[in-house]
Amino acid sequence: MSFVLALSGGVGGAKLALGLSRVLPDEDLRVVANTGDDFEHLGLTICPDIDTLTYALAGVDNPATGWGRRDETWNFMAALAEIGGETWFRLGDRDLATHVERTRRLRAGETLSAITDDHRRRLGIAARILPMSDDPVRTRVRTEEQGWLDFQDYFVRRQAGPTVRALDFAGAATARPHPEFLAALADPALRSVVICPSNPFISIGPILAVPGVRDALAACRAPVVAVSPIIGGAAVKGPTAKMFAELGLGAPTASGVAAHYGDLLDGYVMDAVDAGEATRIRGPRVALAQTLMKTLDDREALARMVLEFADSLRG
Ligand code: FO1
Repeated sequence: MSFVLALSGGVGGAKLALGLSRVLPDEDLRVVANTGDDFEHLGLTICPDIDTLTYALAGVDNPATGWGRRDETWNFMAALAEIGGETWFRLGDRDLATHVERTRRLRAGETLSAITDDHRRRLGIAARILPMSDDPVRTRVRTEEQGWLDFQDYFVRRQAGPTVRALDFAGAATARPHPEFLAALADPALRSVVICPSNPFISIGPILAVPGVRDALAACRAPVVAVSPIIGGAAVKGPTAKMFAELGLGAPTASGVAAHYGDLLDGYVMDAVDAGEATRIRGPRVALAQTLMKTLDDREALARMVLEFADSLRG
């Protein structure tokens, strides 16, 4: 039975992952999650992109923020504040259960992927959610103002304010891609690979930095299609656009993201507002769509379009 492999970070990518999960029959979708945002906080191992994907696919995500759970309560945070604990990284009471139970199972010697798979099954999710590696990879950013910062310190505590001059994916060099990730890329049943509209630098970048991944993608017989996270020169969410300029990559454009992925892509989907950039894109076939996903219908429509476009590139 054929299946689709999606690569995703957090909020933006999770929207398309949800769309894909709803238009594909059960079990036909596997999502590889970025783990570069993971960090140890309050004695807990926190995996934001895995959790954002899991909550989105389970329909329990917080629609306002995109991260954490809906119908959340904040008693833990309030009590933590009373005793001087760190509350800059908001952990809701329901969300806290995920971090406590994951940390317990990791300390008991289970792998991140085994825990992730058990959690998604228990939440009724048919799609497999796979960490890019079971080895730790931690994104760090070198900033003009504060030097090297851990990712969540930069992204949440300092609200992505500092000027980013370089990125480092600590641990990537010795991390092993999850065996099921590599196996999927070589599996004849693989229909297509979808690189979701996540930040190419800090969400998809860590996945591509795991040794063997780029080569496996390049050798993959299935079409590899990316969806632009930039629409009309702006990021839908997060610091993608800001990082373009700060990393010396020029103006944030949909064609700039395609160039960043280089020759990995067979296809590239960008928003109709960026149609004028199509001539600047070398290599991948380009298709236009409505890539801004506000509703569930938007998510499903984009997912259908991406899959049909990828199928048209086979052979
Ligand atoms: N992002 C914020 O901007 N503020 C937060 O307090 C925050 C808490 C949080 C808790 C759990 C979780 O899974 C994600 C959380 N995020 C928060 C988002 C997170 O920093 C980002 O989703 C990713 O790391 C980047 O995609």
